[in-house]
Amino acid sequence: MTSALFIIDVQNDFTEGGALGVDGGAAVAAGVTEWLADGHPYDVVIASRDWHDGHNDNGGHFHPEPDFVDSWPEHCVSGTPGAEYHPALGTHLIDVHVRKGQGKPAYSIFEGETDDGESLPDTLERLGVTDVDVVGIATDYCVLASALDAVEAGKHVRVVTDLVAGVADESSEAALRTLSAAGVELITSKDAQ
Ligand code: VGL
Repeated sequence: MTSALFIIDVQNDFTEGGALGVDGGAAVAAGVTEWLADGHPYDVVIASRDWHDGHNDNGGHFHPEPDFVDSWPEHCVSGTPGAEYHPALGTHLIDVHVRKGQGKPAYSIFEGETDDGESLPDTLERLGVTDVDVVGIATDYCVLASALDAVEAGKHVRVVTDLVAGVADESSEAALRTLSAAGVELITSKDAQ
């Protein structure tokens, strides 16, 4: 077994005060850092960042009148403070950095590339990752899409439900139901070994 932790989009723009701030986002940043420091060893810790272009609408992902489902206010523009990891996230804990969404919407980490230009699926293949735990933001969008793609890729997948934060309550609850129905285990950080 080779285990990976996915830390999805724990970025300033997705936390309180950010362009698309999600309630509980900063707590996820601090919580993940504390939990990992407590000793939850993964073979590899992989973190994603939404990394959009600043000079176009990223395939309709940015919209001046967003519906907050398929279109959004400008967020996570490459090279801006909003696109950086939240300062409470201990970046020394991250082994592989993935960026996604250059010029297009990209909810899933599977659409991303590492800093070395390798696709995430190729990285998982190379490392022989079999088991994936997922934490981060947002439960109802990028966490959902990333965990479903991990199932699709044949991994054993768990979502750590006290280390995620969502855009809206209803869609976050629906996301957890969808994940559970797809075979994802819903655990808490206390259950994770
Ligand atoms: C996300 C909305 C728009 C996410 C990204 O990280 O879940 N949500 N873009």
